Amino acid sequence: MRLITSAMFASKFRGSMLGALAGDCCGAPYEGHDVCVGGERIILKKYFDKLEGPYFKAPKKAYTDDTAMSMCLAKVLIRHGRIDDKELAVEFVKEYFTDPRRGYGGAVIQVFNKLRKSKFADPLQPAREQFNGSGSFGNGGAMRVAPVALFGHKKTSDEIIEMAKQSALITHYHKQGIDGTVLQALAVHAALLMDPEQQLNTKDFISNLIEKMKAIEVDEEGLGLDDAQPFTKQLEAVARFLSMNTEPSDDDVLNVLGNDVSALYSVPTSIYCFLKAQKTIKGIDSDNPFRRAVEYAISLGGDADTIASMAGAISGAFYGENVISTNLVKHLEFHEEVTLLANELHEASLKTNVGRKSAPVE
Ligand code: F2R
Ligand code: MG
Ligand code: MG
Repeated sequence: MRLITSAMFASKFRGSMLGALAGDCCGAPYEGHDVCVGGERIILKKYFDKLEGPYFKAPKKAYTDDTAMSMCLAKVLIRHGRIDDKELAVEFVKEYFTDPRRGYGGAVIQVFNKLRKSKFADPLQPAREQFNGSGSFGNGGAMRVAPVALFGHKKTSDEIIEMAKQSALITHYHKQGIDGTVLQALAVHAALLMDPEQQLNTKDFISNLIEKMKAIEVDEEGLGLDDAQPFTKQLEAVARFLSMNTEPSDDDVLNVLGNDVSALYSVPTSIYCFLKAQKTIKGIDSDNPFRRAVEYAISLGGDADTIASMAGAISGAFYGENVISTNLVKHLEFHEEVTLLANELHEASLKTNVGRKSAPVE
């Protein structure tokens, strides 16, 4: 069994964080669009061909709240070696009020305002008050969680689950908002520990996530939700789609997996994009699996920046930074800062894991 070296992990950290940035920046202009069909897919392909082609000087593609909040998490982990509720709340609020025009979720802004007004007295209270006490089920916790999974690369799944939950709770109190965050963290964590030179077994990857979510959703009954194990059910649909002999239609994918701002109808979709991109995809003409994942995610429309960002984070964690075109990276706003933070996060993660052995490649 091959061990993943520290240098490989460092490349995977950069791959995941730049992958998330690429999905966010490239997907943002498509957020809220309908699924791309026919000619629109060709336009999307030309968009990527141009960005990946010989470098040309152009305004950088702007990042959105997905990247802004993800970088807040990375900074807190680097500074404190753990998630500190108050520090994370302060970081989010500082970031939002410094640069509010990054396309934040409609309701999460209320959390930032209340946190500031209360001087962070109870950093979790404003999130608990969202939507008349039910909390937000948006994908905001999931879209920013990759640094938690990276930082915890030598930790167990149970430790990742706890850290991911804690990272979500500052803004997302609804069980689905939290579980979606946990699922995305587990997907990034699993991809990180795998050897990209070995063919990924997509069936095993999804089965492992299904088993983990089944255990997490076991207490769901009694919460008044329509379905007791909603994420498990969505992941089982991902497994079904992947096992089909012919690709499911976009309509089938959207009707079942979804493409909206809720965690339930976006996180399993992003995992599907990553796994589906292990093979060629009809209408996506690229031999690069990272580009296939991100381009396919954007082609589905809806919450395109976030689904592409989450798919990019998983794909980059699996392959490492070399899978992402360097020309594309140069077009992304903030790419130098993100690279620096990925390196610092990697160094910080080694300090908190002193004495633990390297993870075996699965
Ligand atoms: N906000 C956006 N995109 C909208 C337009 C952006 C535009 N391009 C621009 O530049 O202005 N994108 C970002 O929001 C998503 C993440 O949202 P987050 O952080 O989860 O926020 P929030 O507000 O908590 O939830 C989002 C919406 O979900 C609905 N919702 C959530 N919980 C609900 C509940 N319990 N009951 C009913 N509705 C609930 C609400 O509509 C919330 O506003 C990402 O896509 C990111 O890119
Ligand atoms: Mg966004
Ligand atoms: Mg979005």
